Amino acid sequence: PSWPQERTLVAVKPDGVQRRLVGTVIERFERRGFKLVGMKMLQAPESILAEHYRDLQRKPFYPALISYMSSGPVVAMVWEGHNVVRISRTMIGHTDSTEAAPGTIRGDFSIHISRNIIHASDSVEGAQREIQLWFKSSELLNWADDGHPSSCC
Ligand code: DGI
Repeated sequence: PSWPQERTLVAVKPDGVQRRLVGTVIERFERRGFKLVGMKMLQAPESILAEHYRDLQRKPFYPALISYMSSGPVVAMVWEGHNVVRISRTMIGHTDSTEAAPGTIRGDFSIHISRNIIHASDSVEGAQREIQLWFKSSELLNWADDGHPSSCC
């Protein structure tokens, strides 16, 4: 497209990876219509997690949060598309699984705030900060939709 597209950071957290939900998450974002422009599996280093959750450093649950996020690999992704930040937040559901509506990722797969499967940036500015934190610019790919049925023949 000729217009600049919004991007967001989505991460399947260690519990989501352990529960084999990576494919489900990717499928939901693809089916909604978003475009995957970056993806990697990694054991998140504490330096990234500390910066990622810097606003929560004084919360009582912060040490447990960092330990949970370090407990296994995460799958970090960058998704692109119209209003992707706000729509992704709607798709993942409320932070607290108790409040997460059925049909949302957390509402369908999680019962506790401390094991809530997935992260998605909560603002456009936050998304820019988080994408730069988790990805080098060379790891983000601009690719044409030529192979999509709607762009061919
Ligand atoms: O952007 P979110 O992940 O929806 O929410 P957030 O940025 O406010 O919090 C980041 C993560 O920290 C959240 O996904 C789970 C954890 N967290 C937030 N509030 C609580 C919490 N964990 C516990 N145990 N208790 C909380 O009150």
